[in-house]
This record gives sequence, structure tokens and C-alpha cells, in this order.
Amino acid sequence: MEKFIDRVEISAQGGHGGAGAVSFHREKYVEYGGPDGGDGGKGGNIIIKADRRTAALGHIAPVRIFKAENGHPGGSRNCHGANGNDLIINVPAGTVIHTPEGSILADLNEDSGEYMCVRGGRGGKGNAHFATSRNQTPKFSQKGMEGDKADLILEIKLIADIGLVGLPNAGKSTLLSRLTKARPKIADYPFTTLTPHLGVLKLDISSQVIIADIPGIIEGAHRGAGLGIEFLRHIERTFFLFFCIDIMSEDPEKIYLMLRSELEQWSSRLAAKPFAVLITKTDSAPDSVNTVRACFPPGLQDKLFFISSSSGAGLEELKKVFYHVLELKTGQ
Ligand SMILES: Nc1nc2c(ncn2[C@@H]2O[C@H](COP(=O)(O)OP(=O)(O)OP(=O)(O)O)[C@@H](O)[C@H]2O)c(=O)[nH]1
Ligand SMILES: [Mg+2]
Repeated sequence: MEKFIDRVEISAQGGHGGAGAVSFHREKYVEYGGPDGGDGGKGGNIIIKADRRTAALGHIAPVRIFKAENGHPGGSRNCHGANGNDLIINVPAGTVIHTPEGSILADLNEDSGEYMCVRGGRGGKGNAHFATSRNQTPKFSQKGMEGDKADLILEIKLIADIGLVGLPNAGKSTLLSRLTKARPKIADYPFTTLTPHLGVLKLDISSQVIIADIPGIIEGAHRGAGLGIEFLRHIERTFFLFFCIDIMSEDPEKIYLMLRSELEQWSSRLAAKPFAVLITKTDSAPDSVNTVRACFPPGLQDKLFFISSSSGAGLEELKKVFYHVLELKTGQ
């Protein structure tokens, strides 16, 4: 399977401006024609554009250094050099552009969003501009200017409404495949999911919520344990989180608190999102429901849901949560 590339560092440079020309008007019987060197063309800009057909950043990674076309030099007879063509870099919607230091320059959320990351250099003026009463035959012109340069980081943040958070093997991918047409890999070993997946859950004819399945998180993930927590950025924009916890876990509340604290390490905004706690795989231990329920404090009781992706038990109950998420989404 092709690796899903969701972060690339690039160097972008606008095209160099074309040089202005040094030229003199030539015509039969006119001995001293005036200067007629045209201006150089402007260097091309680089534009990063959100494009619906682009799904990842894999096409950018091997290139890394982007340079727009240079402006063409000016010609005689006041002929203006052609401008360099702009270079367009297509990226998926949801790509954030930031500096290596982390300041966000653009957030290409909309399908048609675009951001001019570097401008091409100005073309130089031709010698026609420099004629004065004291020097009617200037033999010099301006060079074109260099294009702007920038080192940038492009990062995809998937746009989902609900994020699934849980230990590896908690049943997140199974839930996604039960609720949506997405078919992430499912297996009974940890870290089956290595890259985020989205699934679309149709609620009715006109509404849907998008669910993001991400890799599992283990204790210490913020220090790099397991697959780390970098991929949490994919659920930063969700409106709602599902903490998924296997009913067979020894201490479900401890797992819940651990997941929460790992999220907190990534961003307090992420940790503050509305959420539900989904106790998964209830078919494997139907008798444990009450014991597990009792593990959680009173304040969390109305956020607890018991589900089985295998039998479908409890999934109907989730509907009201999905409609609540829809309200959060449309009411923003
Ligand atoms: N009995 C039962 N098993 C389930 C259920 N849901 C998932 N499983 C099993 O649990 C194992 C892990 O499921 P996944 O969906 O891959 O778990 P995950 O949370 O996506 O795991 P990672 O991708 O590693 O983080 C698989 O063997 C599934 O078949 C369920 O409702 N009932
Ligand atoms: Mg998975």
C-alpha cells in the first residue's frame, strides 16, 4: 500500500524577474535613435491550491524544492518580456501551511482555497526608462529582482466531525466499518491502523457526519511511545470525541483518564471537546456491563454507551449522539 504522506517540508522560490533590455531605436536615415529597451517580465509566483481530486501530499514529497518560472528579458522596440508562469501546487482541502517555526500562514479549508506563498521578482526596467536630457543614450538597464523564498511545512488535517480515540485493539476501526462504508484494516493485534481513515455516516437524506479513525494511543504516546500522538492533529477540528474502551479492560476508568491525559499533552483544546465514552465489544462480556458502569463516576454516567460492533447492540442508541454532533456542527 502506498504510504499516506500527510506532512512535507518544502522550499519555494518565486521566479527571477527578467532583465530590462538595452537597445536603441534603429531606422534607416535615423542615425541616433533613442533608447527602446523594453522591461523584463515578472517572475512567476507559487500558489498552493486546495484541490478536491488531490488526496495526499505524496506527489510533493519527492520534489521538495519548487521554483516558479523566471520572467523573460525585455527586448528591443520597447518589447516587454513575458512574465514567468505561476507554479501551482495542488494539495488536498484541509492542508495547513505553516513556517518551520510553527506560525500558521494559511489554512486551506475550502475546496477552492489558495495561498500565494512566494511572489516572483519584479522585472528590470529597460534602458528606455533612463533617458535624461544629459544622457539621451543610456547604455544600462535594470536587472530583474530575485523572487521571494520561503521554507514551508504543509500538513494535512483531515476534516472530520467525530474522532475515535482509544487504545490499540479497542475496536475503533471495526466501529467505523460497521457505521460507514469505510474499510480500514481490522485485526486482533495492536497498531493495525497506521494512518487515519475517514468514513461518512449518512443520518438521513440531507445529513451526514464524518468519523475519523486514527491509530491507537498508549500511555506515554506524547513522549513517542507506540506510534506517538502526532496523528492527533487529524482530529483537532472534530466537534466530538468517542473514547473507545474494550469492555474486557482491567480498569476502564484508568484507561479513560490515560487517554484524556495524552490528549491534554497534545492540546488542551482537543481535550476540552464534547465527548462520549464507548464501551466496546459488549458481546464478548455481556455480564460485565454493570461492573464497568460502576467504575465511572456519576458525572460521566450520561456519557457512557455500551456497544458491540459485532452484534450491533447499542448502536441505535448512538443515533442521538450523532444528531447532537450534527447540531454542534451546524450551529457553529
Ligand atoms: N467480539 C468483538 N470483537 C470485536 C468487536 N469490535 C472489534 N472487535 C475485534 O477487536 C480486534 C481489534 O479491532 P480493531 O477494530 O482493529 O481495533 P482498533 O481499535 O482499530 O485497533 P488499532 O487500529 O490497532 O488501534 C479485532 O480482532 C476485531 O475483530 C466487537 O464488537 N466484538
Ligand atoms: Mg484500527
